[in-house]
Amino acid sequence: MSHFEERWQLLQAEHAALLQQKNHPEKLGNGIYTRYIHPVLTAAHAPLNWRYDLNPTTNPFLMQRIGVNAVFNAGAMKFNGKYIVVARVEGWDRKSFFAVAESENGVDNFKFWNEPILLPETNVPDTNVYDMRVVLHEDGFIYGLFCTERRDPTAEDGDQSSAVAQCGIARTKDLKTWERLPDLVTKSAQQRNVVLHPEFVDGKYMLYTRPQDSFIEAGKGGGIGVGFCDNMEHAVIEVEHVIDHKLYHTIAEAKNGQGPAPIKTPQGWLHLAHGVRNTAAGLRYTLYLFLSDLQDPTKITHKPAGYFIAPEGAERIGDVSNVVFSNGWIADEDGKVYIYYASSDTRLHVAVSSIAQLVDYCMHTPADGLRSYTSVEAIHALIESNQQLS
Ligand code: M1P
Repeated sequence: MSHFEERWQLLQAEHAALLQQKNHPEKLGNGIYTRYIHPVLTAAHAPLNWRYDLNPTTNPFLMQRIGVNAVFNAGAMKFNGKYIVVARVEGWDRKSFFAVAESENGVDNFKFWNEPILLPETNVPDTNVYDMRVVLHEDGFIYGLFCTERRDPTAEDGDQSSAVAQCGIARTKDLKTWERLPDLVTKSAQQRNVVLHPEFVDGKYMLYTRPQDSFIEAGKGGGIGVGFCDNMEHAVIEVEHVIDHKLYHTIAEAKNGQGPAPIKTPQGWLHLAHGVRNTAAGLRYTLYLFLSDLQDPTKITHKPAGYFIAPEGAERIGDVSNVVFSNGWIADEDGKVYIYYASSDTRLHVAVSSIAQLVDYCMHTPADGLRSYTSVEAIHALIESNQQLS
């Protein structure tokens, strides 16, 4: 057997074993959700024919010609009975793009569709696109809202890192053919983590925003904002109003952002978001949950203290360490919720819970009293009510 042939056999066997690997839930967990042991998608899941020239004449060493660096931050939805993620795939060249992967059960055997999405550009081409939130809106379209990043046109010649982030918008009916719409217009210098609410509110499209002063720092901006627009073909938000502020000495003191579109429950809209705080080791990203009012989703009704998911064990290490980030979850008809979260901008995981558990968590976890004293008071109250049981 030639070197090429031998290597090809081995590559195929290794890739097939990875895609067929069964996933297992952790043993005990925290009762709020159950993490699964293996990541559901990694760079190694990318199809071999995206990366290798398979012609022995032009690639006698069977080298990778195009490299995938990471697969992470994925939008998610149920589509044609399958669990679908629209993952952020990042190449060795640092460019991100979107690719759809599907699974029969939501926890393992995710397989990419044949080709990544060739997303149409606007008149001002995107340099980089990432973090798509997919949502089936009641207008009948599946919208993908994502971050489009371009070099800051005002940057000095020597400054090759200043960027402008804005919200790109595309829509589809089949997740294959995407219509690119003009980018969202707001008054904010930078926008990331923009998410479309799945229903009309007072006849308008409602969007969650994250006004920000500069590319990395929220500055005077920040917080999860909301804004309304009349249509998505030329989406313009005149007024943004922050409903969930960044707050001193919390998990979201530096910045925060809406995760996926919220899930409708009888007790209110269930939201998943990320909060960022600064540490001596750099930014730390964790996830948190809150509930907003069913009739008025701009009103937060319950918000537990602290984080819901924080990076654990191997999740803590990757290209951007100490990060968990989520822009996709799926609520199944039976009430199960699949939370797709990425760790350290490197790989994608799943944790499984239910609407009942997540709503219970939101409604009965003490809120943040914002002081050590109030945190201890909450523990005292719990001890006291437990003592009354004996
Ligand atoms: O590197 C961590 C995350 O940083 C950004 O999130 P935010 O907009 O809150 O700063 C995004 O680039 C995100 O993709 C990334 O995971």
